[in-house]
Amino acid sequence: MADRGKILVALSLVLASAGAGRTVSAETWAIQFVDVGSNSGQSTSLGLVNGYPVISYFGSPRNLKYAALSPVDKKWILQTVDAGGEFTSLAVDSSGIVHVGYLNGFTMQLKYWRNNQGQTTIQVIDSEPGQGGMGFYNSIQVDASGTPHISYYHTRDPAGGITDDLKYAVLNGSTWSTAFIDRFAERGKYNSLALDAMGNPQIAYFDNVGTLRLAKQVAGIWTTQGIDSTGDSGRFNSIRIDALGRPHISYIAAAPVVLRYAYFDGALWHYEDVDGVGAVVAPSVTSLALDASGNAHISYYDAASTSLKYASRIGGVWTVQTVDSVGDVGGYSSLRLDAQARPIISYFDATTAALKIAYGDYPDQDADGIPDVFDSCPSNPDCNSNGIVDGREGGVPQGTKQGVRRLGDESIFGCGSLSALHGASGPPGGGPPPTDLLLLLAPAFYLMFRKCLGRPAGRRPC
Ligand SMILES: [Ca+2]
Ligand SMILES: [Ca+2]
Ligand SMILES: [Ca+2]
Repeated sequence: MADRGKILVALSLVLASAGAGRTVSAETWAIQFVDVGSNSGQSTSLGLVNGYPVISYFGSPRNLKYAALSPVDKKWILQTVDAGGEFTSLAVDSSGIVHVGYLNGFTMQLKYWRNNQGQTTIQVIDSEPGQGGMGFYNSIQVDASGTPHISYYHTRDPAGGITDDLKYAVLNGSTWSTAFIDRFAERGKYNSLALDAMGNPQIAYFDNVGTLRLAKQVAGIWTTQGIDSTGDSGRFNSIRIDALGRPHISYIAAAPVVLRYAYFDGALWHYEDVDGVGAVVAPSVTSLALDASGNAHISYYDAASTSLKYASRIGGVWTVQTVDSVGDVGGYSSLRLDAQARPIISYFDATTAALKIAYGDYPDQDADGIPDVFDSCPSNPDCNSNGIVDGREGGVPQGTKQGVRRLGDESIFGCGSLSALHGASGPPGGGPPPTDLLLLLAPAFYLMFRKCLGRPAGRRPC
């Protein structure tokens, strides 16, 4: 008995130290396929709505697509939003409204999609017909009042000369105000925007001479400065501002090819090379997040090992992890930290041409890639008994029988969550058909009588 007691004490110590390690950086990853079989994910942007991930992304055939993990049935709902979407960025405001910027590569317009619990609108932010393109490498953020701000690259080719500039737009009421921020030629490709606590924007951007630059607006006045011109710097940048209003930026330097991190301490800029990444290629997107302590976390693509990597800087020390290395994975990644500072990353799987998501330190007891908290069958890896691990099956396109329009398949009496009912009938947010009788039993439950039972076969479902 005495020996057994010692073993238990020893085991407890090991578990305690392992637990302490997890608070520093993620150690385990649950990896789920979101959109499979549609060649989607070249450009992704991730957000969280009440802790549930949502992703805007580019998907074949040349569409802006949107995936949202439904809190109701824990299925990924996939939808096509608009044509184009070659470059997309997404931000979620404090009300849970989703704001998406994207390039429509057909019309070369920068556009904006707003999704408020299924009530959606699309606007053109900027357009210059016949001249060029708007929105390469756009980056959107929302301030505390719910106003979206976006940076983007403007290209044109007027009368034989090429002018490429950095632009910025902000929504004023119902119309967008646009402005040139840096009109020096060929500045602005690769750009990212962050807002400080006052809503002042700062934009990191690439200067084609191999320099990372920063533009900032204070009291309505824009100023710009060079930040790093060492080693052909500044591609695929991602910026965040900490609680003290100081910028932190991740980016790729090309000579040699490294992931670099720069931050301003209030007096000086500091630069740290984090990891070699092999080569600069189209998927080499970096994505930076800061935790509540101001520690930097970066997701990125390692072209040498064709893998998704994640680096965390705690107490000035970097920890680098390989998140996914099955095939050629990890391009176009987008990183967010959840309320517990756990990392979630969306990215492209080039080998299977799929959109994937990785959750750091989310328990996944059945190891199907779906974290317990998002798994409707947390102890069964093949809940639908089709021989395929559930986490590899991907989401459900909106409009199919398994998708959000499933009400048509229900029996005469239904019972469930009212929010599910409202999310279940098309158009999104439209609620139940008016012919049905709905009895509200409690705020979250209903009993429904389907009046249209017995319609002839082949008729439109209720
Ligand atoms: Ca699971
Ligand atoms: Ca499961
Ligand atoms: Ca299955």
